[in-house]
Amino acid sequence: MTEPRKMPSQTGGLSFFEDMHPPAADFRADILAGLSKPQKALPPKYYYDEEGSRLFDAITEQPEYYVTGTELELMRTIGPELRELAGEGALVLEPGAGSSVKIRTLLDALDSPSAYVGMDISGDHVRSACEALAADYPSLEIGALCHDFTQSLDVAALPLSAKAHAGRRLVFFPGSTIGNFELIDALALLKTLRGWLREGDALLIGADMRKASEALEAAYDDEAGVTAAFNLNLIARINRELDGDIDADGLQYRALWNPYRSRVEMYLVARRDMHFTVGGERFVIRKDETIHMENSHKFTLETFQDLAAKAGLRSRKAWVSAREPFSIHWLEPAGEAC
Ligand code: AVJ
Repeated sequence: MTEPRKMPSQTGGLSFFEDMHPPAADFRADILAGLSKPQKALPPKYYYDEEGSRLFDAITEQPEYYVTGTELELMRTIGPELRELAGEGALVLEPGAGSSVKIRTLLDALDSPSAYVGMDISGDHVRSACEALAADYPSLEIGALCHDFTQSLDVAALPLSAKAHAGRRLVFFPGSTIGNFELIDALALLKTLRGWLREGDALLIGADMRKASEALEAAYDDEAGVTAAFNLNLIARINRELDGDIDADGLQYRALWNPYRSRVEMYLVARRDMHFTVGGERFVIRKDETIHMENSHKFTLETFQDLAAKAGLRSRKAWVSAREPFSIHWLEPAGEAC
C-alpha cells in the first residue's frame, strides 16, 4: 500500500480513494481458454459490462428471483440485533461493493458507525458507488478502494481516522456471492476475509439455502427470459470485443439444479452443430453440447457453518428468512484456519 493520501477536493466527498492496482483481467485469454476446455466454460466475472449490470439489476426484480428481496427483508428484520452485536462506532468494510440498498440498510441499522470502506475490482465503479453514498451520509467517513477481494488487505494501513481504526471491524459480504465460487475457492475467500479480522471483529455474510428444485430452477430461469438474456449478453460481448461470430440464436439457456453438488448450474446448450471464430481462433460446438456459464451453490446452516469453521470462522449467530429460506451469518474469528 502506498502513502495514505487525502484529497478531499478531488474525491467527491470521500475521505480517500486508493487504487491498489489489482492484477488486470485478460478477457481474451480467459475466454479462449474457457472455450478450449473439453467442457466449454465462460468465467461469470465477465457478465458485468454495462448491459450485463443492467440485466442483473433486472433479474433481481423478477418475481421468481427471490434472492435479493428475501435478503433485504431479512436484513431489515434483524437490524436491531445487528446494532446490538456490532456496538457503537463500527468500521464497515464491503468487498465487491454492490447493492447500495443493502449497505444503506446496514448503515441505518448500526449505532453511529465510524467509517465505511467500499472495495471493488473496478475503480470507476467503486468510486461512483461510494461517492453516491457519501452524498447521503455526509457525516460518515467513507473510503473507496480499487482492490481485488481475493487478495489480502492490510486494514490497519488504510488512511482512516484513529476513531475508525478503533472501531469493531465488520466485513459485509451479502448477496450469496460466496455461492458463485467452487467450494475450494469459497474456502480460500473466507480465509482471506478472516485475515482482515482481529479478535472481536466479524464477518456478516449472506448465503442462499437449499430448497425445492422447482423454486431454484425458476429463480435462475425466469419466465420473462431476463436470466437467459443476461447469459446471452456475454456471447454478444465476446462477439463484439473479440471479433467473434457465435450465433447466439443457436444457443439455448438452461438452469439445472444439481443436488449432488448442491448448486444451480447454468448453461448455454447448442441447438445444432456450429462452427465459429473468436479472437482469430476456430471452435466447434456440437448439437446438445453445453457451455458452462455459472454455478450458484446453496447451503444448509450446517454446510455453511462447516465451511466457515474450516476457514477459522465461528458462528456467533445465524438468521433464516421466513419464506424462501436465505441465511445471514454473523461469523467471528476462532483460532487458526486449517
Ligand atoms: C450475484 C451470485 C448472487 O447466484 O444468485 C443470478 C448471480 N446469476 N442469476 C446468484 C445470478 C443468475 C447471483 N449472485
